[in-house]
Amino acid sequence: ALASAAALLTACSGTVGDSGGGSQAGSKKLALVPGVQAEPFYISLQCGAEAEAKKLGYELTTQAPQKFDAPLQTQLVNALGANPPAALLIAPTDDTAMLGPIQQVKSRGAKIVEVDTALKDTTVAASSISSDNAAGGKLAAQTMAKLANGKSGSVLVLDTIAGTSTTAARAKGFEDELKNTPNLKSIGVQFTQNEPDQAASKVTAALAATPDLIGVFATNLNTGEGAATGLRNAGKVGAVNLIGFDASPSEVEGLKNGQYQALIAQDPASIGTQGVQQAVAAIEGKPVTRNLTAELHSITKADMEANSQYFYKQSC
Ligand code: T6T
Repeated sequence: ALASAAALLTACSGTVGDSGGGSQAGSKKLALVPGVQAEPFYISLQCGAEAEAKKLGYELTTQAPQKFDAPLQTQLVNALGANPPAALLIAPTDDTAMLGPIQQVKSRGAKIVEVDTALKDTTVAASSISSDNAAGGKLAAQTMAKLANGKSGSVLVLDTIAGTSTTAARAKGFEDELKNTPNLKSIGVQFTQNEPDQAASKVTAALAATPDLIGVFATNLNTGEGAATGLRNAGKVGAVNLIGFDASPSEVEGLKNGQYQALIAQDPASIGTQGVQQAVAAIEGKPVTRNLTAELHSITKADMEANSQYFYKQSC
């Protein structure tokens, strides 16, 4: 059985004094802007957020961009500015480009809570809730070492889009930890633009250029799905170990049928639940915790039944 990394981290706490007008006093409106629409990670996050908002007597509306894309997400955030919610829960699609639009909503009186991804500028959000993504990357590297079982070879890391705080931390956590396994050598991090097709072709190219390729670490759902396609097309399923991040229905199916050797599952519903709790605390002038994390679990085929509660949902 593989280790499961669980961490609940409290960096600092204190009430947050945002300034600015626009959001109406006593407003019970929360807005959630995920990274992308119709995607099991963010759907599960939204389910957790909706349930908690209902429990606390708040109204949560969700609007997600069609793609994980900063200009598309900016349009949605800008549209909130005219009638700002009491709090905006957001997964910034770019750690820098989303700063201006988010700051704009904050200046109109909305409390800002980051869910999943975060801005580089840590002064904007009242609270940030995410997985411990660096720890997730480390866990993936330890799992990769276990799977290699002493065999030597090269490993490819697939990231999504530059500026995505979560996947960048996973890739770095993985690469840092892999240095402790001398028989495994990283051939570097490649970006896929969060497109499965690009992930598939990066794997195809890596297999051609690196005959001793022994493993692929895919830092999220889309890169994992594309990497699985790349390995399948080359007849390398099982011969090259694939570790994915997330636990979408198609990734779980892939784990079951041997296309993935392990998945690092997040707990998106808990990120949504905690996000709403922090947003409401900020609105009501109660103590807010600046940084919170949700649990991660490394799951293999052998223990997938016991871990089925971590599989993501397609609807609430
Ligand atoms: O892995 C999640 C999320 O944590 C990441 O920030 C972006 O990709 C996902 O939504 C999965 O597609």
